[in-house]
Amino acid sequence: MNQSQRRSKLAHARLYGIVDFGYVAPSDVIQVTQQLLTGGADIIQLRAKDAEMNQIIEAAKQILPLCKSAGIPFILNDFPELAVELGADGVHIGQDDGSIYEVRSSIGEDMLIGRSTHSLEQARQAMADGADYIGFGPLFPTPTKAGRPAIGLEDVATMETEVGQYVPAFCIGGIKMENLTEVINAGAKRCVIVSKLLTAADVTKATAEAKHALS
Ligand code: 3NM
Repeated sequence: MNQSQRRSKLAHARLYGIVDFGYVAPSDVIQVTQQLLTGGADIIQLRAKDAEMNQIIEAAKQILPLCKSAGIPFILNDFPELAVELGADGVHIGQDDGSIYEVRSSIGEDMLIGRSTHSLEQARQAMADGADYIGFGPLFPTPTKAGRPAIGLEDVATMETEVGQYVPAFCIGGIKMENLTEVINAGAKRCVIVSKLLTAADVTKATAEAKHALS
């Protein structure tokens, strides 16, 4: 995928799926990725906090061809240099993972950079710094990032008006089918859902339902 294809996919993305090692065993990576893709995830990230480097590389090499053949961007959480080496479409970085400028200098112009943001101010800053997309949350308490204070829904509409209409913004954190309508009514256009897709009895079906609600 070239730069303009990546940006176009991102611009149209509604549902962002994460293959998170907190929920997915290395032996299930292929199956779960395929389920997320079949269900309609518009972007896939590999998030492997505390994993061995060789496990991350192996999982990325399994996910990449599936995303390629589905025409869906593959984003690596952390490790910008590895993302380049593997041929990922982008890298996702948190607030403590250095400046977007530094990451951009190291990976070049073609790859996407996503930034986690946890307030309106951080969202504005990430846009000013040149992030290709942002995460915005956690909206609700989440088992996936336990202990993080939830920011609630009150800033979602302002964030969408000030940032999301220029830089795709994915609301994240504690989102599930039961609160998705509330999140959308608060102004969200795009979401990341992790645990509620990965732990669903039918991952494909849960993904398709979330995608439908966001479309
Ligand atoms: N980042 P779930 S919240 C990975 O706010 C992540 O930056 C967040 O998982 C942030 O859908 C989060 O299981 C966890 O709540 C999202």
